Amino acid sequence: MTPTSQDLRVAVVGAGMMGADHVARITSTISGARVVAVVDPDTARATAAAATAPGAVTAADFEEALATTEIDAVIIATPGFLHEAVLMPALERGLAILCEKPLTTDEAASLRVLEAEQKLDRPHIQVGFMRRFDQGYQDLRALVASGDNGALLALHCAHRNATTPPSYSEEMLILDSVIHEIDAVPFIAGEPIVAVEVKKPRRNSLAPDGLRDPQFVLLETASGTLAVVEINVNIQFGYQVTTDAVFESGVASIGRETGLQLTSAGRAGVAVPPSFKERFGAAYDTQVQRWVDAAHRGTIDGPSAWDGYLASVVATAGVEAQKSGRRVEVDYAMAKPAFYDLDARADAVPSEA
Ligand code: ISE
Repeated sequence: MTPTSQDLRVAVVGAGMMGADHVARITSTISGARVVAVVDPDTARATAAAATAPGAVTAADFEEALATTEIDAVIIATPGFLHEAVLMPALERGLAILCEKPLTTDEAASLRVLEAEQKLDRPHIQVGFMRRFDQGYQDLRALVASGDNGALLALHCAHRNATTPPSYSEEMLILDSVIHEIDAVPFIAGEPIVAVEVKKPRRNSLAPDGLRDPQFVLLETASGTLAVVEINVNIQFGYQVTTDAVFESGVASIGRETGLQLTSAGRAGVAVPPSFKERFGAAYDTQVQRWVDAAHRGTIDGPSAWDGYLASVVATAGVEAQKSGRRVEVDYAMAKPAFYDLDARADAVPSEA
């Protein structure tokens, strides 16, 4: 989009797959924002991503970018365990923040972030649970809320990635991948997760050595809805995220492949997206545009750090369940502070997000 002097000046921290994608998105699709800095210790990666954003500088770390460049907002797209180190200085400066999931990789760190944010006048952090901006997820949530098919009894969730990078560990099945369902299940069901259990079927020999993949993660909600999540991250064929919802008087499905159906040479088929960038491309675009628009109004418009904290409590229980093989109850240490009661604030987050 054509840059203007009113644009939100955004630093993107982390120039891996997601960070680079956000740099290109802001530059070519989003209005009201431009990328002014790309931060990554890997200079080649930072330079390659910055090349797609005219005028953007590169920096090896966030402090350097803050010292050299005028910044209004930050997108944090580093690995999750590095988020806190960027969130804290960004909060201190009162920047608008879009933090990729997970907020942090453990509950204690998420609590520290909540504490720091509550020193400000209002929530500044939006968490990148982009599935909330996907039309299918919104439709399913509305169907559950309508009660038209009776109570929601169960969810079958499939979360399949083609392959994983060498840095991907067993804990990341929960902390980096199932974290999406950990947020999406309460979003759809309208109630919190209260217990987690993990079952490990036969290992896929195509997974990297030592990675116990796939796994089944069972998420129980407060009223007893059971979500069975197949996390399966070396399925080879492409990227697939589906949800089948079982109601008292009906079933509903979202996420099936759509688009051109080609019948040829004795086969019929439809393309499978290679990665989450394509599968959730529209959701990412909506998420980032709404975050930018909200930042101009001095607010957020999507999941808050509170949602990020809730997910990190469940994920911490999930990692324990993964290690112990036991069902682990989720113990939320605190009730929602009024600070995060966004619907009650003048700077309200629309409830569909
Ligand atoms: C990745 O970080 C994502 O967020 C993707 O949506 C997820 O499918 C993948 O498993 C994660 O590693």
